[in-house]
Amino acid sequence: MHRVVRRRRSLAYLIVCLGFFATWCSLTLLILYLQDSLFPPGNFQHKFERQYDRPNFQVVVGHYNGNLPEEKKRNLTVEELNANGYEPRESWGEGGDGVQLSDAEQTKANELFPINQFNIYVSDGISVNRRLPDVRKLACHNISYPALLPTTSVIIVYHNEAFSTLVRTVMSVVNRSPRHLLSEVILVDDFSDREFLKRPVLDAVLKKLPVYVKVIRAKERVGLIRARLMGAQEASGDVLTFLDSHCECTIGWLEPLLARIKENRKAVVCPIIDIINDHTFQYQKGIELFRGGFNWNLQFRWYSMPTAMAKNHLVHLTKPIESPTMAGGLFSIDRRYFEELGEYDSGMNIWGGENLEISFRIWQCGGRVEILPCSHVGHIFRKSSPHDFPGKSSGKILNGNLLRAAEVWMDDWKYFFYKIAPQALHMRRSEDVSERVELRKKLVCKDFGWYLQNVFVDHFLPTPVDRFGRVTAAGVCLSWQIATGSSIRQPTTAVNCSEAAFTKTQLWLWTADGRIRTDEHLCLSATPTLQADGAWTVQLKECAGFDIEYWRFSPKIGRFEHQKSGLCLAAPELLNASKDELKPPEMSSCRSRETTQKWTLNEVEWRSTE
Ligand code: LR7
Ligand code: MN
Repeated sequence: MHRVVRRRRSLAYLIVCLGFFATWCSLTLLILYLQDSLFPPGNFQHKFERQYDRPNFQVVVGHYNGNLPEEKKRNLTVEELNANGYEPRESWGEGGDGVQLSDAEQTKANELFPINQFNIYVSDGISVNRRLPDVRKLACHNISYPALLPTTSVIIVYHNEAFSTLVRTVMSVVNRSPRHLLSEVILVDDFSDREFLKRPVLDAVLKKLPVYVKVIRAKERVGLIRARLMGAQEASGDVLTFLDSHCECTIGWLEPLLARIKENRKAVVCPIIDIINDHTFQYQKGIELFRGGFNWNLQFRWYSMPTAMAKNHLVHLTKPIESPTMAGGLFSIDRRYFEELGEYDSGMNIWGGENLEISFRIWQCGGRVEILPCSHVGHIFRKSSPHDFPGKSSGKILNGNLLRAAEVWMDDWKYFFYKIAPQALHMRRSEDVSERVELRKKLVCKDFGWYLQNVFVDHFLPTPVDRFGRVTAAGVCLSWQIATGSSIRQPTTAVNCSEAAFTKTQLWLWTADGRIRTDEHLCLSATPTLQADGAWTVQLKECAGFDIEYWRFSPKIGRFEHQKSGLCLAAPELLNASKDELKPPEMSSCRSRETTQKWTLNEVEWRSTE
């Protein structure tokens, strides 16, 4: 009798203990599972700041400033350019680790850096078969994909890519894609002149691979857009997957992309793009909660997703993230859908603009651009372009491409682009886009206003219901600038408004919902000072819909009253200020007849070519 009771009691103990253990396990797992998203990296100190802060993505893409200065190229001899220095060293870069060089090695590396604008010395010392960590979230591991997925052709175009980065890209595809899903890999050489990229060297290496790798070579420099068209022409897979020539695919990268296209053939899908450090080649997991957008100059940008979307994403961590634009280099698209949709604009040259053009086209003509959080591919982000832009300056080529995109897809907003980039306006006549306009008609696509309202919902372009122009008070012009030595943008006031009407650092959008917005997804906000002495400072922060971004404007008195603090936006005292003195605007108690608080909105016309 006693024994039975005792046994029951120990059984109960055991069950309670097991229960505790199970709860502990699941809590730990839950935290692990959510940690990437709940605690994005960032330097948060102040509690109030933390509440309103958003992770800041510093990687700049599509921001190349012209051709390389000659002195950067001068030292490179033909021998250096043609040398293939691939020579893997024991354990270099294994597991995605970065490589630290000795001083002597670093000197050598610095000399070779300009060849590709990344550390080719380090790349050449890392195996083309290096292992990478599985960076996916736990939730991605448990997804089972349909047995029958569409096949894909992987298309990689390149111009004078380094041997090691190019072959590592191919190997990462071959090693980490289920064989039966890979129809072929197609390399398109855009008229490279490096010896090691020619048939006898490159093709001989690729021939040994267990997957069919086809290399086609352009007979003249065609640029990345037409090179991709050449690749697409040769492809036989159900899906086209484009990659830049300096990528590394990680485990499980392909299945999510193909599965999503099987589910919706009009979904054009991108992996999360991780960062391969351009100096150390360390593989760094990219930050989520960003999606593709573009700034006033039509440069591709990553911006934080709207708050409601971010919240939703935290609940559905593996679901596709809608993105207004794609970065351009890494994506999968159904092959027939690519054809129906009009492929690429073959009038675009060398580099740039095609990413926005195809994004606008996809959304406006009934498709969608998505980022799939379970697919991770690394890409080497460079700070400047290694390419030469034959014939014209890089600016001219880029503007030619951008104006083609704007003319065809942006309706009235093309005039806004021309105001921001008057150089493009001058080139307008020399670009014939009639075929692409026909395509838009044929596909019966929606207009750009629809795209802004329904897709790029947190955009910061002027619209007919906002006021757009300069904001002035007490002889100063509300402006913003980039802090010296950092990428932080701060609000200032300039004593004189710029002569040119379209100086974007002096242009503001007073939106119907009560926000003072400007380029780069920035909102004029105010936060309490760190001393917490009741004072507030004006700041420029990425718009997120937080209460600190909202103002009440009374047009009669011209006052901007900050909703959260109840204080008013004020021009700083500029007694005896010199012409180009800059001081930040201030926050002070609202007073009637206070001239420093009396702001005027001088609207600027953005919908004309004048
Ligand atoms: O004349 C050329 N011919 C080429 O074949 C110029 C370039 N290329 C090749 C080049 O070798 C490379 O493989 O085209 C590819 C892209 O060129 P990059 O690597 O110089 O471009 P990027 O990575 O700086 O720029 C991004 O924007 C481009 C705009 O045209 C393209 O869309 C790139 O594919 C795109 N890259 C990405 O989206 C990678 C992720 C970046 C982010 C975020
Ligand atoms: Mn690239």
